[in-house]
Amino acid sequence: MAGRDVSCDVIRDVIRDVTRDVIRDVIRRAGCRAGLTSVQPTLIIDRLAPTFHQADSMDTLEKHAQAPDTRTAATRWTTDRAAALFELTFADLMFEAQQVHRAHHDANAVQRSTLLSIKTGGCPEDCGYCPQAARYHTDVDNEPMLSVDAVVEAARAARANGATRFCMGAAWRSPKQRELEPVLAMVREVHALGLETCATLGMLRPGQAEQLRDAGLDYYNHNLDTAPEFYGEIVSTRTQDDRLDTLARVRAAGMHVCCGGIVGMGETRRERAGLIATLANLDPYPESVPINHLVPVAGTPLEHQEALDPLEFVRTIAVARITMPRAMVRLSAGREAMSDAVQALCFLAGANSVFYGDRLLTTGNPDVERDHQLFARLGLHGLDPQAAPARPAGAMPATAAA
Ligand code: SAM
Ligand code: DTB
Ligand code: SF4
Repeated sequence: MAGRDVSCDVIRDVIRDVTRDVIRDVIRRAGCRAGLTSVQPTLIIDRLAPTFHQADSMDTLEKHAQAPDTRTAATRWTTDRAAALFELTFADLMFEAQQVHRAHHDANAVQRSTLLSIKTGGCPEDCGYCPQAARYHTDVDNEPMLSVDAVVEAARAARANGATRFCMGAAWRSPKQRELEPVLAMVREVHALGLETCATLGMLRPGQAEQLRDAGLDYYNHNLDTAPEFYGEIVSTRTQDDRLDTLARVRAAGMHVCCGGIVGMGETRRERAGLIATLANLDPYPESVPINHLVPVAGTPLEHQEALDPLEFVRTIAVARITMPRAMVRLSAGREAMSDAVQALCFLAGANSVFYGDRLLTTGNPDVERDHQLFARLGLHGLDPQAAPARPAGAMPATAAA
């Protein structure tokens, strides 16, 4: 249409039509699947929308799919439902995860975040996994906070290597105001480089989230780490409710939430399901979900913890993908010890983000060259910051939104 603009209304109508077609296709596939196995239908239907619970025909399902967006209440992911996903055969679980993944993301894209420890060691907390807790005798030395210039230099290098997000971590229980000031300057400068910004500084006091937001912070990382019932076995100096308070402050300030956990700390499969269900029930669920495999560090209480079966780690990624369809699921700590084949399975299971760069905070990560080779072998390409998914409007899978 030479000389005329396409109106927003037309674009919106086209988006609505395309979305409806995608939903129909998903439902058709779900229906086929329901006919093929005896266990899947409720899981698939539950995932599409809570209103589908009573649906008994494909017609009813299609009618619901065309209904207006009903995302008012969060879809509840009970531990039982998440545990049922873990119990699927590996092939069935991967198939489910792939379908959800492809309905919401480019399956060949991987988002890359680079981490930097801006204040290392000497933390007063007792997290049993952490080499930075002052009370454990690890090889980590306490270091003063990095200068703003040093942080900006590291951020420039990360950008040059292809990272799109830069995450600054500090070994604090909770930052004091005088400690936060230089972090605000770091955030401002990293933001000015055109990178997405993320920080993980411990628990935030009232008003601190707003200051970080105003400085240009896009994401705040604060993990739930493990299932509520296992949390006390791992950390005694704070409760998981304290973590939830900080997450609520981050949300209220309007920042994106990055929140996940660690697996392989001796928890049961049911507790892994409990962690994922708790994350998925946050309303809305986090935009970014780091799934860490414990890095057992000498001197920490978990140094001799036996490694988890790698396929169980892959399953955890798949369950996170299915229960939090629009989130970026990050294959996080533990990659250095993982074979390329296991990492490839994680991407197939729905991981679409990694920590990128040869260090995490104090431990190692695959070097950039190894990652380049892996991504090339898998045909994965980097994801632009602009291509990251929109904030989830609720814990409801996007497939239900017509
Ligand atoms: N002090 C802040 C806090 O605890 O939120 C920020 C830094 S803390 C190191 C960030 C996260 O790193 C933890 O929540 C945990 O999930 C992860 N982490 C720490 N040590 C780890 C380890 N040995 N293996 C895997 N993940 C670890
Ligand atoms: C997250 O979930 N994992 C990252 C990041 N958020 C801050 C940290 C992993 C730390 C692994 C241990 C270390 O390097 O000290
Ligand atoms: Fe401190 Fe965070 Fe490590 Fe816990 S995980 S000891 S709060 S740095």
